[in-house]
Amino acid sequence: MTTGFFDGVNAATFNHYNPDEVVLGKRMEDHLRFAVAYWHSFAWEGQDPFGGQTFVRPWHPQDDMGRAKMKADVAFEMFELLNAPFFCWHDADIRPEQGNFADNLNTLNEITDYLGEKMETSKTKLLWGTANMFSDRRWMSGASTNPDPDVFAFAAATVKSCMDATHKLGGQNYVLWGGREGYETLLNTDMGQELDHMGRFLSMVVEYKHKIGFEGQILVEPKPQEPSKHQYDYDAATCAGFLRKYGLENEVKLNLEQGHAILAGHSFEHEIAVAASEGMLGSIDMNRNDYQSGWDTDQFPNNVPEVALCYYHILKAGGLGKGGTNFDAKLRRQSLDAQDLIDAHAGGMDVCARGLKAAAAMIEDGGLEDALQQRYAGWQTPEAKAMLDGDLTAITERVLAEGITPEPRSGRQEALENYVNKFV
Ligand code: XUL
Ligand code: CO
Repeated sequence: MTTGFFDGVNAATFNHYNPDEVVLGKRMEDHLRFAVAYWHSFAWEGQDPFGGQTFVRPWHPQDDMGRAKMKADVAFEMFELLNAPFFCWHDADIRPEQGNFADNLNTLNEITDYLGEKMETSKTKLLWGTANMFSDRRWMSGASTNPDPDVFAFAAATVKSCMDATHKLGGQNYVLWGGREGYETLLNTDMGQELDHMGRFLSMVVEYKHKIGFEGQILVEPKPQEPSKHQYDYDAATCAGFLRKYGLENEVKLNLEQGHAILAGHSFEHEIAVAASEGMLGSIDMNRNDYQSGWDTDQFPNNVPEVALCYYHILKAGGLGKGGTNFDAKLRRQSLDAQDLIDAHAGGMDVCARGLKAAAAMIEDGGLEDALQQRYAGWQTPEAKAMLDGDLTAITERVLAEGITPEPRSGRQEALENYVNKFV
């Protein structure tokens, strides 16, 4: 028996995504590892900063365990219509907020047992779990960075419960996004103390992961602002510095999001390249922002050239590993129909598939890599390599002795852009 929510709705059809098609020696499904985000598709009710609920669903209002279970039934019906290999959740998406930790824990355990039963007969696995420590008013001044130690304690207990639930469901990653870990005004903020608390909190997460034998990755998700004026996990480079400062660089990786990169003034491939160069590429949240409105609109991706460059850097870095492509994307609030949920995801999956295929073709052709090798070829000479083991005096002597005078060379950007254009 089904919920009936998807009655009359067509299953996803694809023009480019074919899970079994082999790309660079690997099935497309195993490259892309698509995940549905529970929050956008099932928990969000269509509000924006100026307007209330637009979606009216049979599992609304979301304040009751019976309806939480109906929501789970609908979610798994959708995963099947999409042939989705993974999903992701926050605790607050899957169980109603109870107002105290003991009841939140009980309802989380109950609903994750229910999800576990559903997963037994479904192909859809858990890519990651996370705690929503930004929506409820208790988090308004932060979670681990809150000036109130009681909030730190509530956050620690909440994260423990969500790590336990993720572990129970065989989750492959655990994510921390610090939506309120930052500040509204420096006038009331001790940044150094807050960062030390955040560092210690993350170390406790890593210690607990090892204690319970969780083999998934711990990921932090950069975002520069929104909802806070400033967030400490500003971008990939800021996170890398933070992780090194607290000795977590070998324990924690990054979950990078397209829209967050744009808010930070970067391209998505920039964030991926930074993470890859630090050995910290963990997973991606795929979406896009509206380039005109300038805020985090979490739209489904539809720009193949952008997505192609993102997967180019992912393929170059060796792929997504235990990570995946989570659609941290929501419908427009006027897209009311159940069919819209299917069409949005199917379209996003097709865009990513086209991007992956273009990226793979560029890797196979090798044109970008050849150009890169040529550009840095000078560093293959023994004299150039010796410089890096030398010192300023030795280098100066060589510059004088050999009369070294650099001859500027073209970066050939337009030719490279033309090259990329052949594939996308
Ligand atoms: C918010 C965002 C979150 C995280 C998980 O912008 O991206 O949904 O992905 O908390
Ligand atoms: Co995200």
